Amino acid sequence: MPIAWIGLGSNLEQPSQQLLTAFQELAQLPQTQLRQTSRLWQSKPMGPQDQPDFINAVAQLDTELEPLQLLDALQQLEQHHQRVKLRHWGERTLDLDLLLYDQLEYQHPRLTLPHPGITQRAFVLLPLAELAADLYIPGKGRVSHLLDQLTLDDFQGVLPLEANSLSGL
Ligand code: ROI
Repeated sequence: MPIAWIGLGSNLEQPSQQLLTAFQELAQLPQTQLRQTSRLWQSKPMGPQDQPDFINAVAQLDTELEPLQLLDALQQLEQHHQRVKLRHWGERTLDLDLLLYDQLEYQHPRLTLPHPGITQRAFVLLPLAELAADLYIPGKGRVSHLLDQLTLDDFQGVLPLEANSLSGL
């Protein structure tokens, strides 16, 4: 069965809860099984800095849905969360990005695979590496290799959520 990788992000209306609910909803998609979920990661916003920090995570699905069917399903889930998107690169209740679908390279007006943002985003690569550091991103390289290419700056403010609660002790 094809394997799909989903990036989740939220920075509005109880972001952690948004992601935990989204995991359950992903598990209930037709012709689909939820295989693995990463931890929740807190990250500084990419884009305007006058918005709350994000919570990010990655999920692995086995799915018989085709890429565009899966995209439709993800967009429906975003709507369920009454997705608010206030401005370009701004705050939002839930983003579900189709990062990768098997080893498919695909160009369509609605969908580019692999997701073009994967390579420079620590808030995608770190949760992805937790699940599959050896995963090969077509045309780009292994997740572990892509992480090696990032600078220290790229990692700043990206932390697993559990570690954060310790910092307050
Ligand atoms: N920044 C972070 N840290 N995490 C995201 O998921 C995210 N998503 C976005 C923008 C607004 C670009 N910035 C983000 O869509």
